[in-house]
Amino acid sequence: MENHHMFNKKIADALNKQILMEAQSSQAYLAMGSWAEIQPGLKGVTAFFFKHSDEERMHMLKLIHFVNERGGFAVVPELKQPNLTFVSLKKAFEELLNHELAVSASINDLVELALAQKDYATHNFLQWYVMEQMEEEKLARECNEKLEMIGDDRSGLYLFDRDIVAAGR
Ligand code: OFO
Repeated sequence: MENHHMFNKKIADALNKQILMEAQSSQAYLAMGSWAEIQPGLKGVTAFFFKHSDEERMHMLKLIHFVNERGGFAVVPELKQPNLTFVSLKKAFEELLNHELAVSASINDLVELALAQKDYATHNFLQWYVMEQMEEEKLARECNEKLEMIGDDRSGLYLFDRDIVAAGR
């Protein structure tokens, strides 16, 4: 590529950090899915976590292609082992919400950096992530609110597990 060295280094580094974050999200939700799969009565939740993990991988891939197409080099990162077990479903969803909030903050920082560096292509590219984070935060908040209400009520959990399949878009 001719413009190999022209891609803004600060932007490239920040996007590579975002690639790591999306990969870690994917890994964290994969672990949640594996945990949920061995719990009784969580078929819907299990499917939700695995699907969410796939989506995060897709977010990562989009970033990888963008960085490479702009003449940077997307670095496939090493991953930390995520939390494997959860005291309750509520705890898993709390972790999911916190994770999404951290990702949103990181995307917002990236948007700010893109503007500061006058990199309008990256700024434009990031708008999709801004919208996506809004959706994901909303969904994660709703799940936490519902689980808060449900507490230890078994029939409530049954309905939660049944309904989350539809909630997962
Ligand atoms: Fe990649 O959007 Fe969630 O984390």
